[in-house]
Amino acid sequence: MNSGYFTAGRRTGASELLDRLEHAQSVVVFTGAGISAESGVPTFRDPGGIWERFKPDELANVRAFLANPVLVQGWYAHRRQLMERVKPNPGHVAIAELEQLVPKLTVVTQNVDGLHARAGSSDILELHGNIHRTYCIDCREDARAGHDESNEAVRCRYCGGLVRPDVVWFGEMLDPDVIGRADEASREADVFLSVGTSGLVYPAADLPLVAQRSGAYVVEINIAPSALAEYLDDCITGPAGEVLPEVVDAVRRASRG
Ligand code: BJW
Repeated sequence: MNSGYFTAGRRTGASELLDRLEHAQSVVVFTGAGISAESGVPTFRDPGGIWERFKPDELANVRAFLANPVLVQGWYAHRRQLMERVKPNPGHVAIAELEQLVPKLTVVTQNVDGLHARAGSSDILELHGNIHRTYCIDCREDARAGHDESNEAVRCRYCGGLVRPDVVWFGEMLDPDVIGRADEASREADVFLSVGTSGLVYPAADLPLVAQRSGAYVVEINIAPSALAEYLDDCITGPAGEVLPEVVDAVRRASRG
């Protein structure tokens, strides 16, 4: 059923986006925690989000990890278990379907949950890593020893070093190859969709504006305007799991003539 988020209100915006998508050679879909909210993964900064209950200073940086590895490993083990239980939602699926309708589509995600791959997207750049991977801070091996119930930190089975999630914490560099490819895809994009992100965390938050300066048509899809909204070409206000299937249905109908 079509709930009309895409076509309601800014009708010129809807037909402009449709026209741009029909003629696009290269599309980037840039996602944040909001795309996975309808799967049941909590966002960070919304009411009830992760940072309301946990302080980033205490959990999402290397100092916190070294000071209390059991606490941080336990928090990530808990979130990993949640993310293993949830499923991609219609928003993730619509992005994977859009990949079949345009010549090139790159998903640039800030999320660590792996849901885009599970939905079937093939070209995915994970800017902030992936919670399902771990590595040893000393020998860099993927050396998870398993999570036991004792109150001991999880250590590398090869060298005994502390095992951490393969995610990017505050103050850490993003993988230069991944952010480099995201920057390149953003510069090449004809259409750039910024979906479910507050646009507050850098350098990821630069990408929509990099794309726009390079000529892309940049549209936000969010339940509420983000920090970036006023600078973008258009904003569609609604849940990603409903807006994206509407957009993709419209592109599919248009491509059939
Ligand atoms: C929906 C919805 C629905 C809800 N449908 N929408 C320049 C200026 C200022 C600061 C900096 C700067 N450059 C670097 C910094 C420092 C820092 C930073 O950006 N700080 C800001 C917070 C001020 N950045 C860094 O430290 C980065 N590293 C770096 O820059 O290295 C170079 C350097 C090193 C040393 C010194 C200086 C520079 C690394 C950032 C790493 C971010 N890591 C996290 C945790 C990942 C691991 C984990 O999951 O535990 O990544 S933090 C967290 O925020 C996570 C997210 O990927 C990221 C972005 O959040 P996101 O996705 O936008 O989520 P929310 O919750 O904020 O928003 C959800 C949105 O969805 C909302 O808008 C809702 O409305 C919407 N929504 N339901 C549609 N159904």
